Amino acid sequence: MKTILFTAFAVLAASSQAAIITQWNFNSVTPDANTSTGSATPSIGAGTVALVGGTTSTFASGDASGGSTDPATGDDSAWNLSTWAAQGTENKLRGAQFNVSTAGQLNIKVSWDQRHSNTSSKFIQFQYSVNGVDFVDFGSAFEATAGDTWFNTRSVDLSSISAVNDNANFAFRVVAAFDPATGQYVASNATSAYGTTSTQRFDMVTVEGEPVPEPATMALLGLGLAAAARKRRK
Ligand SMILES: [Ca+2]
Ligand SMILES: [Ca+2]
Repeated sequence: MKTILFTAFAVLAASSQAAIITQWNFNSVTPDANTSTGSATPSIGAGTVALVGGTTSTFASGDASGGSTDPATGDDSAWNLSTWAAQGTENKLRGAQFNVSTAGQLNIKVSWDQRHSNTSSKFIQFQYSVNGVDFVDFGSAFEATAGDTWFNTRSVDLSSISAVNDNANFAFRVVAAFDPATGQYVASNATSAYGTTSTQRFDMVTVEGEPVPEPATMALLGLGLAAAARKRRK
């Protein structure tokens, strides 16, 4: 019984460890010493990316302007989005979308590195979807305090949203948002004017979760606890 109890706790302990479900580093699968080439296929796990609302994308350096957290050197690319909405239009309707199945996972957390160009929108909103179609804001907007700068390891903790767990349709967006105070886009660099050809660059987009305890694990734990209770009673 001691063995069963130990096994049950060991399995439960292992199952509560957060691990990466999917990660994008946007680097070329085969390094080619060219940061203008990269890959939108996840570097870990499975998932897809999409452009939202008419944005366009290229690959550009993940090292320049202070750099992202990507440890890669020499061929560190990032996903570089441009073609943003005209001033005063399409609030939170343009940006990047990421689809990642959270099947068998819970306590979902998302993190990413993002470089704002000088003329890019200072405010960025994170949104999530539990059906892959409808997106809702989560938390308040992220705010850049400078332009031409990487803001690394922006993160959101979705563990309070149970519908995000164990969901093949989970998706999230990072979209440009108006300054809540003015209802207009504001440039990330205080001395610049917002521009539609500005860029928002993404790197190390990461989704983490913990495995949902399997029924077998729970049964084993129950058996172990029952055994322990019996032992205590003796
Ligand atoms: Ca490359
Ligand atoms: Ca990279």
